[in-house]
Amino acid sequence: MRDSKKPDLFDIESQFTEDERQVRDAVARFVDDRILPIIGECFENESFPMDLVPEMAELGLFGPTLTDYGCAGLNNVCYGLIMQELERGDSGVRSFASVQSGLCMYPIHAYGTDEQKQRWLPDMAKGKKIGCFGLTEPDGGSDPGTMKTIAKKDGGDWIINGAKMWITNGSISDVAIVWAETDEGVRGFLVEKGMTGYSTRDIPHKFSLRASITSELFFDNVRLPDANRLPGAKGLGGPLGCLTQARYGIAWGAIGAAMACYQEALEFCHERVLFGEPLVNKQHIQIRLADMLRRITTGQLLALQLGRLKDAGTMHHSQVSLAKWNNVRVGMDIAREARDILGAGGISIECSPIRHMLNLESVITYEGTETIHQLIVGRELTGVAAF
Ligand code: TGC
Ligand code: FAD
Repeated sequence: MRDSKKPDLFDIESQFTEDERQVRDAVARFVDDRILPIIGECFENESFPMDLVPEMAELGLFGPTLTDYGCAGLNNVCYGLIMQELERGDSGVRSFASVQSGLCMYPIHAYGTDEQKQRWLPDMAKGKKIGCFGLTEPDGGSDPGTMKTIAKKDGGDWIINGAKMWITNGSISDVAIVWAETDEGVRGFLVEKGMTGYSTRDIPHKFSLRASITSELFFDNVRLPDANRLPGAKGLGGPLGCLTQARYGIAWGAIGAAMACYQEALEFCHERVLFGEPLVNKQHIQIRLADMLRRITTGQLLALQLGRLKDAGTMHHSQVSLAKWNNVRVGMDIAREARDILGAGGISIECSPIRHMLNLESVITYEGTETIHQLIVGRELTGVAAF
């Protein structure tokens, strides 16, 4: 018999392979046992649960689709299910894993030298080294082509000056993938913790993604050897190629947040008795729950088809934009709806929808705002860039 509490009216379960289900269920257990009991407190205290990083590494959550260097070489649907389950826990936890995997390990794997790969990837897969991705600058993140951070050639070295803002994991990172303008166009550099002239400062007082560290990065004449440049990344396509990986994961992750909110609202409606009967008996409540499930189901199917296209090697980045736009919007709307259904209790950190709702305010902004993704799809349809 179908479990009515599981948001799977279309038997999407049957579309996953046994391996995909096993990966998802292992991460689900980790989230239920280790994340959910502590995440409200982390959110309240503005702290990321660093002590769980070794367990995340043990589960293979860092760089899971990469091959060699201690990575599992899983398919992209497995990766999506990992992101879905992590974000069912909290967007901050998913952020940690997606920055480490899609924005740091991926560019080293795709654009780096053998030495760079050997030096960083095995330790990053084990969670012993943490990475961050510095693209956004204080003067505007949507248009990275106008970045002001500059790298100048000085003999065999590079000198970097500038600043990056809103950088996930910035201050706790051993290595920052930093994108800078050079005389030859945009290039990527590995800036290491402790390098002279490199400093970070955390951004406090966030009302969103509180269980995640967000920092500014400063570069004051940071001198790097050419060995710290990613040779395979040339032009803006370098960082944008990384964003495709992380945006793909977010398309799945936001559905995880939506599922958590839907499930909490459904349980509440079974238990809450008003006007002499449980809330589930009310037509208006059923319509709201049905509408949540409609949106979750379409988001799941979109993410799954995107994953199958990515695994087939035919996915286009405009498809990722459509899925990120749709699924984060679905997550936000459902979180808000669930928060309202929970009544006054729904404003408490004891309930997850308000935490997801606040987190998704970051998720809809980072990795390309909703408007940017709408315009990417618009460009694909019309051939006209209207940014
Ligand atoms: P445009 O002319 O479109 O592209 C320049 C070159 O890049 C190629 N390209 C892509 N390649 C791979 N994947 C993509 N998604 C790509 N999009 C474009 C393109 O083919 C071109 O290549 P080439 O060889 O012809 O030079 O560039 P544009 O300057 O017109 O910009 C277009 C626009 C607005 C879409 C782009 O700038 C953009 O996506 N802006 C949004 C920036 C953004 O998303 N920033 C995110 C920062 S990282 C972050 O938020 C991490 S959050 C982490 C967490 O905690 O989870
Ligand atoms: P802006 O680019 O200034 O945009 C402001 C508004 O203008 C938005 O509503 C936008 O949609 C709108 N807009 C933009 N262009 C147009 C247009 N052409 N037409 C109409 N409207 C438009 N960045 C990183 O590099 N690395 C990270 O690890 C990282 N982590 C982050 C973590 C958090 C918690 C947050 C909140 C952000 C993070 N970011 C990171 C930054 C994020 O990518 C940027 O915030 C995002 O790209 C938007 O840039 P912005 O905030 O400067 O807004």
